Amino acid sequence: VIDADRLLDRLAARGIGLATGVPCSYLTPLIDRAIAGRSMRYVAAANEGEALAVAAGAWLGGTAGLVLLQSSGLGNAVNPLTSLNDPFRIPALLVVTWRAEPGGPPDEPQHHKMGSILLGLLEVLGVPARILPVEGWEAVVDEVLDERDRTGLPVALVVRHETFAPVTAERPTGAATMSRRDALLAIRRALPSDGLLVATTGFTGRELYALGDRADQLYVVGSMGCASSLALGLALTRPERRVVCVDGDGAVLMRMGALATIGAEAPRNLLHVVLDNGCHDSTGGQATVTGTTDLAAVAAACGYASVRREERPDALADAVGGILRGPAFLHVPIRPGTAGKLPRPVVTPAAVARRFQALVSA
Ligand SMILES: Cc1ncc(C[n+]2csc(CCOP(=O)(O)OP(=O)(O)O)c2C)c(N)n1
Repeated sequence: VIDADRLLDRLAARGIGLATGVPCSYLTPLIDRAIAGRSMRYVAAANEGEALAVAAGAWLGGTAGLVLLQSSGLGNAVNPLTSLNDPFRIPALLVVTWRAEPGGPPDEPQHHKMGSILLGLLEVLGVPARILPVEGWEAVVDEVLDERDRTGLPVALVVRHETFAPVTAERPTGAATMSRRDALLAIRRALPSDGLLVATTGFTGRELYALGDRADQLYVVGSMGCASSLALGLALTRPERRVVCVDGDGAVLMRMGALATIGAEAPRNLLHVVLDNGCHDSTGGQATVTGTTDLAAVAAACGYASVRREERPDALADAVGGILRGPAFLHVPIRPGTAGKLPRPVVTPAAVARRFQALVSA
């Protein structure tokens, strides 16, 4: 396995002064050491496209950029790669993980498509890519950076499972006491009998599933940040049903524009609950920027009809079961961590979607 500090030091020696990105559990040691800031500054981006642009700005400012992302996030990065880096001819080093590598360890369904097309997509995009080997990685890193310097364009290192040696990292512990599990239990308890629950990617959907699988629960695995928009489309189509979206702070930040759309469409039957643990808990606990962002104020400014902060499970249940005028926003500070090791749903996303649709139309 690779020592993250040694890799970062080597990149810094090749002129990289700024790292940015969105976490993937495969990259936890590398991101933790980048955050520690020994060899370069780290910017916690809201989405991978933004990260490409931050790195481009750093290059204009005189230092090369490093973008850390999951294979799923390459989807978010396609637009700046084609319409920013390409026309302006701005280089970057992408370190992209390979979830669901064909022949690799079993992975979740939301990674299968990108896992099978990752190398082909990079090729179509014209981004030269090399797999980062555990043995002899130094030479591969140098080759990729030589290519970057030759073309002046983005290049990529593809990271497989268990490439980096684990590191220990300080995690800030917030003041919140409620757990995600307690919040989900309160929401389930208070959900009206005709209510529909839409849960965001990562631990939230998995922890909800662990509490008991139900046809009125949709686990939005993948498409990080899209759960509230899906809930909007559902709420607009089914105005007679109460739709509750359970979101994460990292997911909300990734597509914060969705709040403006929800505020403008103003569905009275939509309740948007954000479980804010201040971090990307599902990928190792790296901090998000909600320490400096007041999500409740953002929702209010976007036109949500009711906005509240709830810090206790009972109050949360009252708010979910009560008659808040929608679109309503509940900001719920929670502490990081899960109740034990979470199962991954055995029911497929396609089956979940169909039984959910059948229930809604019944
Ligand atoms: C586009 C994209 N980038 C990165 C990921 C990897 N990822 C999965 S869950 C997650 C963290 C989500 O954070 P948050 O919404 O705060 O929920 P928490 O994990 O804290 O429950 C990340 C970064 C992803 N699934 N999709």
